Amino acid sequence: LPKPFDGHRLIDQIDRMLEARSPQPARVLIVDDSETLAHWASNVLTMAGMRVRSVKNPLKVPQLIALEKPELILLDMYMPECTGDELARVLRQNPAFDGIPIVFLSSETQRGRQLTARRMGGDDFLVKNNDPDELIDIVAMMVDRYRRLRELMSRDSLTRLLNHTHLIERLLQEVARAHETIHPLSFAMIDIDHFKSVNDRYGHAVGDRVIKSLARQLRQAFPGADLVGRYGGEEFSIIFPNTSLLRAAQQVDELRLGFGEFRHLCSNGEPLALSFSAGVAQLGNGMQAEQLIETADAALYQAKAAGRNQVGL
Ligand code: GH3
Ligand code: MG
Ligand code: MG
Ligand code: MG
Repeated sequence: LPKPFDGHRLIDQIDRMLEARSPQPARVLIVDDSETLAHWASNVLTMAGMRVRSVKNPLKVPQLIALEKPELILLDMYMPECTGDELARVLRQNPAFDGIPIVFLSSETQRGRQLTARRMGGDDFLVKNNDPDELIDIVAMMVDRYRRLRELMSRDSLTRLLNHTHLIERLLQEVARAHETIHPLSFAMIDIDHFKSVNDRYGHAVGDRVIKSLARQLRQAFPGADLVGRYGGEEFSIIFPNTSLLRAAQQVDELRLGFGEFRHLCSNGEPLALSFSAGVAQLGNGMQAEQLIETADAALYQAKAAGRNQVGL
């Protein structure tokens, strides 16, 4: 007998395939006063498909981290401006740099000095030996671990979207940037209509499926940029950098139409049609992130009050 068609399983399979897409190249920052050595390490890692940036002066590192967002720092021990362990200690004291793997690459073979460097915040200590494979292995492994950790910390486990904390963090960044650049910034709050009755009628598992499927549609509409988050329960948010209120509302309305056309698979096999309401707001002069959220929330409330399945401004 042929197996019955299992829609949920197929959807999960597709999700897994999409998540396994080829990863971004690792971003590595090399800090070394010796041009020859920096060049060697840079070549090795670049050939291994990584994106490498080198700097001679360790004092430029904090600024470069903010700019390039490296996923690993390869750090020399002895440089004229300051030593590698001094720099590591400074980086570890600043929460903004928290958790970036620091790997020392030095000719220092004295065990005591190596231990000090690790105590100051180094995650590993490689002795310069011109072995490209060792360097590639360690760097790739540490970047991978760092990515997993960040993923775990910043994402909501059900939807893989940004979690509340990281959504707000991202919004704060974008608000600051918008005020600096005088570009418009819009923000949307989305809330599924009568979601409680989905849970009540079909069970929590189907409710979870609906949340996941809306998350999937949001991710597809805004790939890569990490601007979509799960605000809470069945509520989602989208950050729209460089987008006016009307354009953002238009995009949310397209999502609303798409979501409304979707037929969710239910426990009883019947297709279920749902809708969401949304509120969109644009950042005003001198407005803070908190007010932007409040304004979008008020617009969402209006959309609900006006009958749901619509986008409020
Ligand atoms: P409204 O149209 O006014 O938004 O009605 P609603 O029923 O969607 O609103 P309400 O906020 O009262 O209900 C939200 C429900 O979402 C309540 C809660 O049980 C459910 N919920 C929150 N998080 C989850 C989740 O992760 N999974 C499931 N299945 N349900 C959740
Ligand atoms: Mg040196
Ligand atoms: Mg709600
Ligand atoms: Mg709701």
